[in-house]
Amino acid sequence: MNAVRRPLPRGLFALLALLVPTLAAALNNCLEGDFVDQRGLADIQIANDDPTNPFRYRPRCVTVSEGTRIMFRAVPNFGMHPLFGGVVVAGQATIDPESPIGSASSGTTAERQIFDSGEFPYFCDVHFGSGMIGSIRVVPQLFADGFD
Ligand SMILES: [Cu+2]
Repeated sequence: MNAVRRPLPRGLFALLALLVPTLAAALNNCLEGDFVDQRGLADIQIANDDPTNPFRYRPRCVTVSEGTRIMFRAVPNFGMHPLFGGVVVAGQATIDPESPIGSASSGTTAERQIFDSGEFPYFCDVHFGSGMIGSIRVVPQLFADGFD
């Protein structure tokens, strides 16, 4: 007879089942409390304009309403900081060809409008390893203004 193998404790699976969706939900290091609430605005801007850290998008994680015009602004330009829609997981960047953010590799501004709710991560293809990553959460326009 072979030695009896000890099964993994059940509790471990339960813990993993809890953790996996939680980790998967935090796209590009945007945790729940990181999202800047910019719902209800017609226009917003995301720029790497922090003089103390040129690899930081501001706001890095943002919540907007469907249809908001999102102006990405690259300093000095997208040639230096090529923008792509997609995720960075464990230091590996993956472009999402379906992302409405698409890509920008020249010029200084790129305007996008996202009409469907969801979360849309993005990154700089040169500096994602230095934390040049972020995510946009798009929510329905309902009640964006009126109730408060
Ligand atoms: Cu960059």
